[in-house]
Amino acid sequence: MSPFLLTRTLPADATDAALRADVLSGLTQHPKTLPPKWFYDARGSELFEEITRLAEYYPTRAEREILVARSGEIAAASGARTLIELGSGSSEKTRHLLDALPDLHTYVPVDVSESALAGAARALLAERPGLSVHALVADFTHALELPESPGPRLVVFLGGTLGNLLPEERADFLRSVRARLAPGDGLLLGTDLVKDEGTLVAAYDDAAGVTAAFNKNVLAVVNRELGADFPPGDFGHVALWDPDHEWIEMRLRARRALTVKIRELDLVVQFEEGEDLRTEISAKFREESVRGELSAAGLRLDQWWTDAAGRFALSLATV
Ligand code: AVJ
Repeated sequence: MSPFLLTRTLPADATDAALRADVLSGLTQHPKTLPPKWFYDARGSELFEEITRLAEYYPTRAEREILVARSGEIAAASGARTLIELGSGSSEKTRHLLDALPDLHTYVPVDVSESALAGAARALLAERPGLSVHALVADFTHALELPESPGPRLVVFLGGTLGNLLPEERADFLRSVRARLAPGDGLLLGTDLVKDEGTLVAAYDDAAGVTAAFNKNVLAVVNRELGADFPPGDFGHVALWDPDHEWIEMRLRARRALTVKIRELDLVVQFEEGEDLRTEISAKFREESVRGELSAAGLRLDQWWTDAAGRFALSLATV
């Protein structure tokens, strides 16, 4: 079998159709909202990489600390021969796991970005010529057809991206992952943890304004892809902690009453002065809440590891 396969499960126009549907639905409901997946065009992906290096943005460093310390235990517990990484991006985090899995046969990176997948796969194959890489261009929150590969399998979903999903979306997602696991398979899940509001808000509203630029970039995506005329300068970046839902919310707040035309949708949207467009939630978890959500999906939390400061956690769950 060729060491590198790439399967596109997204039709070529899927992204465009999904963006149109999300913008039409999100901007005609109240409060207005857009899904965070649209942050990640080339510019948004660059800004996110910059965010991961910010002093205030601790999750990436905290998760890397756990992976460095625990990859041996994770590998021993899972014995995975196939590693499936959802939202793999650059696969930088995964190297620690790949290096710790001596019997690994197949790596299945899954991402909506074909360019990120191809780049990461080429780099990995250069380092591990014996590895079989089957990249999937797919949206892991939708139906996911995994390729045949030797078990046991370890599905890996890192970064805390689970927190971008609303509770009911998380339940659906975890159930869909469970449906693809056989006895002996596992799920390795990264979750950011509840902590003091000041630390959380600073991580999403850094002093240098990189997160503000990342947030506003979604307006540039809609402007470019759908012929809209959002004035980014008339929106302010807002990051707030919602203590009831225990999630960070990022919003773009209209500085004045304004009208936005979205040509491709033949849509005109009014913003009142001070009106918010919600662009992301980033839910924060506790061990017991993760145990409960996994259990509701038919998964058992076997291992819970945090960084030394207890900021972030990796969970290993089995069916
Ligand atoms: C990549 C979704 C995990 O929610 O912390 C970073 C995205 N948003 N700064 C997160 C993000 C603002 C990040 N995830």
